[in-house]
Amino acid sequence: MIGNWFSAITGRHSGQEERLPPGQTLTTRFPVLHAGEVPVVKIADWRFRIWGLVESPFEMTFDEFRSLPRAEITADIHCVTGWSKLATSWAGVTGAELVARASPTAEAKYVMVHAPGWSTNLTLEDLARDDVLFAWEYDGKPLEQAHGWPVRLVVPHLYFWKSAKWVEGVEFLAEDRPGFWERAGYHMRGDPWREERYRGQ
Ligand SMILES: Nc1nc2c(c(=O)[nH]1)N[C@H]1C(S)=C(S)[C@@H](COP(=O)(O)O)O[C@H]1N2
Ligand SMILES: [Mo]
Repeated sequence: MIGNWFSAITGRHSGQEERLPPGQTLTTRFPVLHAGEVPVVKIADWRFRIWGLVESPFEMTFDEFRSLPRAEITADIHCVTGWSKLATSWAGVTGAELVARASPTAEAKYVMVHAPGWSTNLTLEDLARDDVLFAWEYDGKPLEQAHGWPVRLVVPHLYFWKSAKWVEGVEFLAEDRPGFWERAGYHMRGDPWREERYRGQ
């Protein structure tokens, strides 16, 4: 209703344009994008690991991971290739909760998120948020393998390449280091509202 009222006075439609960062186009599909093959994950062998500059390094099985406090988010996602998808819903454990459990040391300012043959870097601040999720459900169902099962990161406020699929662990660091796409020239942070697509911008 607010959308109708808004479009009546502005001539725009349901506020969607306001939710679309510059240079992005809406999609209702859910494209699958990644480098390399979908990894084959044996859930009995899968572990989630926290290491680096933390007081409490740990590793967890999938059952242990799923027993962490469950949170849900609904968020718009923006891929650097140009598609955006509105109101995607996810369930998992928040970045804030996970960082609190890891208890980073005073020197820790960045993280590297690790997946098989792939990684991406984030500031600790961008990870430790209540709207960032290590998700095991999408749209009320277990994640599909191609979308990152068993656990993927969802960082809605940055371009979707930061949302690592098949996450195996998080390494806490004092200095920022480029991950897989960042080494290939993508931006170190990737804010879609500032169009931080490539490095050296
Ligand atoms: N492990 C891993 N995670 C990844 C990638 C990847 O290549 N490997 N690609 C990223 C990119 S570029 C995007 S746009 C999203 C795509 O997620 P989707 O396939 O669920 O749409 O995953 C991100 N996470
Ligand atoms: Mo992407």
